[in-house]
Amino acid sequence: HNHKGCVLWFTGLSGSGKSTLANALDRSLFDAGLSTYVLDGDNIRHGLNKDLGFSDRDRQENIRRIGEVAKLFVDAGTIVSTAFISPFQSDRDQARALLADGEFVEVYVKCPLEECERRDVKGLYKKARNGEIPQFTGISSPYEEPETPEITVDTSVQTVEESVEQIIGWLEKHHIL
Ligand code: GGZ
Repeated sequence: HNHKGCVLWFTGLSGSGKSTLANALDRSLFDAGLSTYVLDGDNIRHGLNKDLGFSDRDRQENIRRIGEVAKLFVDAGTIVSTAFISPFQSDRDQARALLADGEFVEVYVKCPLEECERRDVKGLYKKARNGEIPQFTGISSPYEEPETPEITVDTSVQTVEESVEQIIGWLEKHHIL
């Protein structure tokens, strides 16, 4: 059957597991023969958006550009997974507004700050606490929890596989897959 493109917009704190989940989901959709792509810091913040930092204004512009790029992928019929903190509801809503109804799926990657900080995969929370990184999300810069996300996964209690299954189940139920 036909597959239309859509955006799976992962949002959550640093260390919540956005990239891990987006990549695991992408792998399983790709293995099923679908046209898929992941947008994350590696291919966006180091390229298109390398002029941007982490002020509120720069994060807003980061998300605005990512929304526009995601739309291009959807137009091309791709299932694109985006993995950015995207801390502001208004910016996520703006990205959603670029797409048709049903084409934007907000996935809240929920994980308590204390758990993200305990993981501290890259040592960034420690640096943020020491004042070495200003405006760090959750410490010295806000994160607005999604008001009405299509999907919420909690990575402090679910495995990667469980979260991926949950997302795929949702996509099937809503006839996206
Ligand atoms: C938050 C920061 C910061 C500050 C650098 N605040 O865990 P990571 O390393 O790999 O993910 C974080 C990433 C966040 O970039 P995003 O483009 O997703 O952010 S946003 O959507 O808010 O624009 C972290 C690293 O960049 N990082 N400085 N001050 N995260």
